[in-house]
Amino acid sequence: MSKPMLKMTTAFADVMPAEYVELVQNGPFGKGYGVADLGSFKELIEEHPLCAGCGLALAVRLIMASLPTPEDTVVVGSTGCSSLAFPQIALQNIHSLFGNQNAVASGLKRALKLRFPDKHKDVLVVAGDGATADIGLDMVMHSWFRGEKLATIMLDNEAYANTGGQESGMSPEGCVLNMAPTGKKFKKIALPEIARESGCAYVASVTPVQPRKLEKAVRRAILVAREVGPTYVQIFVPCPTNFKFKPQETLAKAKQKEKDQTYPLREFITPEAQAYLAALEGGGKHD
Ligand SMILES: Cc1ncc(C[n+]2csc(CCOP(=O)(O)OP(=O)(O)O)c2C)c(N)n1
Ligand SMILES: [Mg+2]
Repeated sequence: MSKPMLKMTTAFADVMPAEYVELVQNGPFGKGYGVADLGSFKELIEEHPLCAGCGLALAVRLIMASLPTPEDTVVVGSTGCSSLAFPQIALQNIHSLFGNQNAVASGLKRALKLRFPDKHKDVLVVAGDGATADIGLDMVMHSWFRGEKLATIMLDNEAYANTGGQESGMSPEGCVLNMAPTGKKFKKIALPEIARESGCAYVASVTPVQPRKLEKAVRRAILVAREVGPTYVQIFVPCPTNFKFKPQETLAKAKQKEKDQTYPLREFITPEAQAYLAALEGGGKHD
C-alpha cells in the first residue's frame, strides 16, 4: 500500500461504500495522527465482535491509532481473541497459523525489503500471550536471535482466552481459570527480560491505562525496528470474561496491577536504539 493507492478512482466514487469514502477522506493515512487525535478522524478499527469491556479490543484500538505510517504497515496476527478483530481493521493484515506469526512476518519483511528497497515498510506482529510466549515462542525467539527487523506486540490477557480459559506461560503463579482449576504452578514468564537478552533493541511493557505511554512504546518499537533491530512491546489487556470481573472494571484492574507492581511498566533501550530515537524524536509530535 502507499498513499497514492488510497486515492479513490473517481469513476467509482458514487458506488463506493460510505465507510470506504470516509476512510479515504478522513482516515489517518499520511496525516501523522496519534491517540491524542482519537475522535477527530476515521479510525482503522471502529467495530469488533469481542466481549464487553475487552481490554484487548481497547489495546488494538490504541495500537492502530499509534502507527507512524499506517499506509505502509502490514499487521501479522495469530489465532486468538485478536484474530476476531483483525478482519475489522482497515489495514493490510495477514492471519498466520497459531504460533507461526514471527516466522511469517520474517519472510514478509524480507520480501518487502527486496520489493521496496528505498521505503520503510513496517511489519508489526500482534498476537496473544499463548501465541507469543507458548506455542510460538521458538519462532518469536529465533526471529529475535536472527535480528529480524520486526516489531512484536503481545496482547497479554494472561490466559488462553479464546478457547475458554486455559493457563498460559504468562498467567501469574496461582492463577485459577476455568480450565486451570487448581491454580498455575509456576511463575509468569519474564518475556521482556528474555527479549532483551535475545537481541531486541527496544522492549517495553505497558497497559492501556495510559494511552500516551502505550502509544510511545508502540511508535518507538516500530521506529527502532526500521533501522536498528527487533523490538518487543508487552501490553496487559485485562479479560473480564475469563477473570470474571465486570466489564466496566477493566481499566481499574490494569491500574491496580500497575500500582502494586504485579505488572510493572518497563522500558529497555539499547544505546544504539537510544541514539536513533534521540535523533528522530527531537521535537517530534508524538514523542
Ligand atoms: C496450531 C493450533 N493450536 C491450537 C489452537 C487452538 N487455539 C486457538 S486460540 C488458542 C489460545 C490463544 O491464546 P492467546 O494466544 O493467549 O490468545 P487469546 O485468545 O487469549 O487472545 C488456542 C490454543 C489452534 N487454533 N491452532
Ligand atoms: Mg491470551
